[in-house]
Amino acid sequence: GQTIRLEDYRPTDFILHCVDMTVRLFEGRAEIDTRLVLERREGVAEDAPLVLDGDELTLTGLALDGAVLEADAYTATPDRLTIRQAPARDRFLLDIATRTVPEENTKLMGLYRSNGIWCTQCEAEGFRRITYFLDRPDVLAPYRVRIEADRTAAPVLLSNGNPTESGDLGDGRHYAVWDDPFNKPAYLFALVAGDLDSIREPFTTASGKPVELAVYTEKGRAGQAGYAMDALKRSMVWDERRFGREYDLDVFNIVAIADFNMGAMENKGLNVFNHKYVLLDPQTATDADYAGVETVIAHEYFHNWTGNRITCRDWFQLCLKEGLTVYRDQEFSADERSATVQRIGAVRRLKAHQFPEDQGPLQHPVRPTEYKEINNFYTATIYDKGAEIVRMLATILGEDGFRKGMDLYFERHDGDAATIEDYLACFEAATGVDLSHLAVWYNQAGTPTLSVHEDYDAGTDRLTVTLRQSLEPGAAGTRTDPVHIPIRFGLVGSNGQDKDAVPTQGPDVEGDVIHLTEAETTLVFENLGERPYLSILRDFSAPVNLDFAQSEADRLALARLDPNLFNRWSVLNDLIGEAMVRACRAGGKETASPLPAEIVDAVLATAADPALEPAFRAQALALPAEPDVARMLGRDVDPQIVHDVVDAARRAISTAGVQVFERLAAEMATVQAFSPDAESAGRRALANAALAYLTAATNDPAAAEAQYASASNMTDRLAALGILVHRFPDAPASQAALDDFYRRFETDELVLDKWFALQATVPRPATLETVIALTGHARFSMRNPNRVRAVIGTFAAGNQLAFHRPDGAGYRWVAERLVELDRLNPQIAARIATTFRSWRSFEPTRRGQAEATLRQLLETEHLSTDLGDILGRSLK
Ligand code: BAL
Ligand code: ZN
Repeated sequence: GQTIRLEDYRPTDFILHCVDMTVRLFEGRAEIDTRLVLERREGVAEDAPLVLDGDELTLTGLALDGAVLEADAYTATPDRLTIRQAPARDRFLLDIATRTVPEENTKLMGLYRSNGIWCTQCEAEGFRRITYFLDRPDVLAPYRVRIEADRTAAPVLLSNGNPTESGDLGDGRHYAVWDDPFNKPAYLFALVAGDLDSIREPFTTASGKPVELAVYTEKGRAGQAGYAMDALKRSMVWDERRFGREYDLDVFNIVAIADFNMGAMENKGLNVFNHKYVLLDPQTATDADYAGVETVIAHEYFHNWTGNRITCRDWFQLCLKEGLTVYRDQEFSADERSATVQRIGAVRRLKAHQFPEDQGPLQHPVRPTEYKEINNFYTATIYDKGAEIVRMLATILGEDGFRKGMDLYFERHDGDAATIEDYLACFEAATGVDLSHLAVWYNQAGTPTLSVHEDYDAGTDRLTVTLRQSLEPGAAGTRTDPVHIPIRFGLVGSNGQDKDAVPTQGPDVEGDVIHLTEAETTLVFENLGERPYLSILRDFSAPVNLDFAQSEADRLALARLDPNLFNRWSVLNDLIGEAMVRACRAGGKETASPLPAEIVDAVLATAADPALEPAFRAQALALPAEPDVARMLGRDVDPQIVHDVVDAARRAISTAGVQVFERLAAEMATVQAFSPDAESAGRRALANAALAYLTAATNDPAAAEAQYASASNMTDRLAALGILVHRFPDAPASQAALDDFYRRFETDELVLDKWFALQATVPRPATLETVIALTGHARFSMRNPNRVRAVIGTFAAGNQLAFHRPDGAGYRWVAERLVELDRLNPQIAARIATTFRSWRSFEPTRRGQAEATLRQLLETEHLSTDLGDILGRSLK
């Protein structure tokens, strides 16, 4: 494939003024008539041709200003339409007719059918699979869309904007017209047609504008859309209050679709969702599913301003909308739930997904400078590290300064396709703060290391803190200049209170934030009265690797005392992780417990502390997972040793904590009717953590079996089933529970995904044989992305022992599936292929097997650009 470069950006030769489409849907085909009003941009040569993007298109008609174009006036290939002589001046009309077969569109990009429902996905470059177009985010226009279809097959006809007209066409067919007055790029186009159920609710914006909200589902599923609707209304209110942003159309529609490449899509006024992020009820969805729906509903809604009203100039600026919108959805969840627990979750995800990406061959800057396939850049780096940069910006400017900058951004750029420079300039203009060192974050790949050294002199009562930042040059070959690292900190006294910590020497410190903008700096604090405990990088105020040889005693004190709860969790979690790494390096064998008794005690004390909220206590009990330990080890990883060490740590805590866990299991047990609120979810999380530890202590599945049988909600049922299937895979009770689960839920595809995923992650090498069998199961399909992710994706990402089998069989099996999948849906194939990205960090046998597999895979004929790009970069 061809490499696209940021430095080559230039505006289009032609300006698009408006789009008028008629889409006629039939069984087996779609006919699309598109009328564009275009105009040559001033200064563009009169003989420059008009070149439109296509992808697997068939042209069935073409006219310019009403006159059919002669065959020698244009060239049409499936992926390009070139019109040699477009008018030199004046606006002109271009009528393009195309024809597609939605039923055969297995890539799920463009217009396709999912369980009979016609739907679209156009980001990033799907619109060109519907019609020839200037398919890039800086080409904005208002759209009018007329949809025609059979009334029985598709009583519901939806597109962007407001509904303006509908009626009968005879012959059992009908039509609807939608008008979207807001300029938008083609990636935000959407169309849905089908036999759908819905729920509806009215909403009134802060300034009194009425909006009709609707959530559409497949027939019979609308009863599961209530929580999504509730989350939508809460999101709308929150964006008004927190950012002063109101909704702008008369209707807001959400549609839940079964076959969807992404989680969801923010099309203007018509969000299309993977049904996983809409449909829920207590019997079929876990607390994590509820939280996921809330987040994704909010995320897509928030895009209406950060992404839609202000979009991206080009795809290199993807983080402008995604990083900012993730930050906004994180803030929403922090306000709706527990801010500390939400932050712990976000940091866990960042370290689990973004850090390995940033520290391996697929690393790239938050704003990349080149790509071969933009679909491969919907990454944890763009989204989550992008959100971290926005969070740092908010930390640097403070709440007021950040809001002023956002207000200016909305005012200045409403209706624009903007850049990161545009964005940052608003904050500089609104606050006068120099953001040049923050801007560097966007351009450099890799995770910086923040080294901390402290020295307390009791004689003079002086604490000297030295801070140093560094960045290893990595695969992306970007620069390694110092960045602006905002470091939240506190000096904690033995009474558990922060001291007034104003340094007598050193860099900028504002309140509790140290601004590190140089490679190295030193701060001196005096008159402290005692040696304080240094609580550093509170709330993970910057996405760095923290290198701080803080004594175990100090960290255990902070785990008890730190007024910053996030850091109480992080010091403990780091202590556990470091102990596990030491045990792995020692070969994983010689110690019965990799965790010193003091650490075990600290974990149990936190878990038992009634002053702390249950969700936080559950987080303290959630040990670093095997991939986390593998990442911390960094090289020569043997997943079997990692597994044994993590298992031994779990057993050490379980044995020491039997009494604590028995008490927690009883105290936290579900008593009232199910409520999905965060407090109740926290109690369930703590109860289920206690059950897992108790089961490990007794090595007896009976308690899990009992909970499985009596569970009144999916959270408790799945937790029990997970313990049975993962810890006692060969017990008859486990197989019986799995069979029961299947029978109970076999009509619910989303629950079946859980059934498949649970079996694909049984931690032992023989699970490879299980997943081979699962892909032969009657309910397995290569065409449903959720099912593919549940089996193949979960196996590769979440099964350290089976995917990374030393005989290489796990790698080879996944590679074979990728070849099959690549022919149907390259985007999903490429995404799953990223599970190979850390292959160089394994011990030589596995490393050799993985490399051989990747090299052979790269030799496959007719690989997609998507998969070829991931494989090529992984081997670089
Ligand atoms: N724009 C793609 C889906 C999302 O990030 O919302
Ligand atoms: Zn997004």
